[in-house]
Amino acid sequence: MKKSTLSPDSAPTLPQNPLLASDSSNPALTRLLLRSTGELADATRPSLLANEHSPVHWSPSDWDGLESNREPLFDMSAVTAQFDHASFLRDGYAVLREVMTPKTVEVWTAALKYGQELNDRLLKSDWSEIDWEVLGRTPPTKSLTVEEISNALGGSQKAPQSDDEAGVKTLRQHSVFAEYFPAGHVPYLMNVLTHPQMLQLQRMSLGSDDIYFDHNQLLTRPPGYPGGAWHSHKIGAGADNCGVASLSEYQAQPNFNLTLCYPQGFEAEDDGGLKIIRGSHLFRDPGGCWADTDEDIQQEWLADRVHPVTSEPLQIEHLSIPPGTVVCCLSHAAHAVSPKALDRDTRWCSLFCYKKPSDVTGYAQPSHSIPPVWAMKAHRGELPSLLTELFRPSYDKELTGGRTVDSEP
Ligand SMILES: O=C(O)CCC(=O)C(=O)O
Ligand SMILES: [Fe+2]
Repeated sequence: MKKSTLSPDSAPTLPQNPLLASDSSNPALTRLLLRSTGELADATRPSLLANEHSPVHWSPSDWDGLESNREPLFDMSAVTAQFDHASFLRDGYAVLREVMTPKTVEVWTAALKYGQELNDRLLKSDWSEIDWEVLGRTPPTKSLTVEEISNALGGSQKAPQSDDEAGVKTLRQHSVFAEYFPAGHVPYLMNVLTHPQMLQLQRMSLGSDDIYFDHNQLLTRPPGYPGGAWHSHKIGAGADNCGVASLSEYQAQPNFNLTLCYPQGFEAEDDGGLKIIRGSHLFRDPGGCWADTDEDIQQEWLADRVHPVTSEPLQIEHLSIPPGTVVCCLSHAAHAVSPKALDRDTRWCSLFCYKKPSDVTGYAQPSHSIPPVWAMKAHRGELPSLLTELFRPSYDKELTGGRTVDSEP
């Protein structure tokens, strides 16, 4: 058995993308692949999360209903008036102000609040009622502390998961935590994931007819949120930490578009807003381009760097955006999040990340986090054909060129 499949207590754990793996000696994986998706779906929705509308339990008529009841997400004339592909590729991000319809703003905000409520419900509940065996591991012997739980309530990415001792990583992988793949919990967010206007935006941004879904999260920043450090995200495929790219070389990569959707917007200061550095993506330097504070990134990574195309000095921009705004961001672009003052309201955000294949090899990167039950449903032909295609990098070894996890070259 490979070391990477062992948890600290030596119980076998599931590979990140079970259908891309070929670790036939992992009994947890073998058992998973013999299960029905119904049984696995039930284990991902313990009774404490009672939610009769979870898309993970949808029947064919629910999927038909999704198509027949669709309403516009965006004012597409506002999107096309603001989006320019050449500027996006050069700057690494695009801000599409107030493109959501008024109804979208209202319903999307409610969807994010509901997703957060489900996430908090899991944090507050007794995890001994979870069927750990079906999720592919032995029941954890440790629990989160009262302090860890209270620190995680009402926000995102806060439950400790440097290891899986308390089971957080397992609950994340299977999207039992609604913050990871909330589209599997909240019907409106599944509508967004599959919406023709969202897919049109992805084709425009990525400059590719072939697009795939990568991952989806709630990014909720409550009052008192301390801020998020500077970072950028790897894409793998040998395209990280490998020097500056020309625009045409950049476009050919298997890029990821982090689509950050803020139905309520945010202010520039102390409001949990996004900060970003125009042109930083072209350096393709996730290994070097990180810092805790604005001052640190200014003095270290930014010092003496200029935009490779425009020769402008690189600088931090503190965005300030009205409700109904979407920010598209190439995943190599340096970004960070401002703190949220105690007297401000929670900042709501949906992240939908899509990607394109490499123009050079035709391969798409494996999924970051499509939950196993969704990969298995897609692979077994249990989903609408559109979703089956969007989820293909979670199960098609030919498309991923034999890679099994996102970080491999
Ligand atoms: O919260 C945000 O606006 C962005 C968060 C982020 O950068 C991330 O989760 O990687
Ligand atoms: Fe990020």
